[in-house]
Amino acid sequence: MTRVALSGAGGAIGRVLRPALLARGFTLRSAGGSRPLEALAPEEEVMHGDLRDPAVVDRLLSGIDVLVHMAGTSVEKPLPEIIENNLKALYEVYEGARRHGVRRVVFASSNHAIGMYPVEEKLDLDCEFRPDGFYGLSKVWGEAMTRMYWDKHGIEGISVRIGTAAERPTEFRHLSTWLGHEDMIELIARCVTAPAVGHLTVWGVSANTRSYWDNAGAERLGYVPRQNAEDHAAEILAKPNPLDPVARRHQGGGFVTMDLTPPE
Ligand code: 15L
Repeated sequence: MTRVALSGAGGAIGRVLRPALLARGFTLRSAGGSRPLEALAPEEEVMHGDLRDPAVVDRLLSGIDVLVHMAGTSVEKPLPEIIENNLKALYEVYEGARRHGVRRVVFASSNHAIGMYPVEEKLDLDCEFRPDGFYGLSKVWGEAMTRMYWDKHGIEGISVRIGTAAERPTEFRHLSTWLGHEDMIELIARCVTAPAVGHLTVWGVSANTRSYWDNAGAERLGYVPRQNAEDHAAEILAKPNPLDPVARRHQGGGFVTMDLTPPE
């Protein structure tokens, strides 16, 4: 049985994954950040702590085969916070993965690593990075880490470039970026169980008619999305688009117009 650790277990995605992965028969060690978690089943072990601390990482990864790393700052923030939570913590996690012989890391990357592309462009998996802020930049760092630790240390790495993970799409941009919960659970489960993937990047997106992203090249994962934001199009198109004109033109949406550089 594959022993799976889930970081960021108390976050928006972690909260959906925990019961779903347990229901699929995985044994989980779930880690929250500052707040304790309560185990949902006998097959779940829970813990919490700051992943910048190697001792916390040791507790998370001892005896683990696959880490699903969902922890970190998940929105645009000033650079110092991003450096601590997304760069430094990921480094500690990867060094812990080396210490404990973790076989694979599934890394929660984001569409904000490519958010500056115009919405008219359909992107392949090997497109150039075009981050739309410090958060997007941290995902470039994370994707490069999955590459480096595979090439140099043989830890398998899957970067999941997540679009908009949500129960249902609620605005115009989501018609392209939505990752429905059922698809997300299926995708992450595949990331855990797929045999010998080596290094791989995959778009975390549903089968949206208007998707910005093409998953050709990630077939070996066996992920076949079944949800399509277009099923909600009538409802969405009846409402105003909340994005301003610049945000509307870019795949990263509202992140594109945020500027958290401190004033001089
Ligand atoms: C993300 O990466 C964020 O974590 C989430 O809050 C959303 O903004 C999502 O991307 C998105 O682009 O919709």
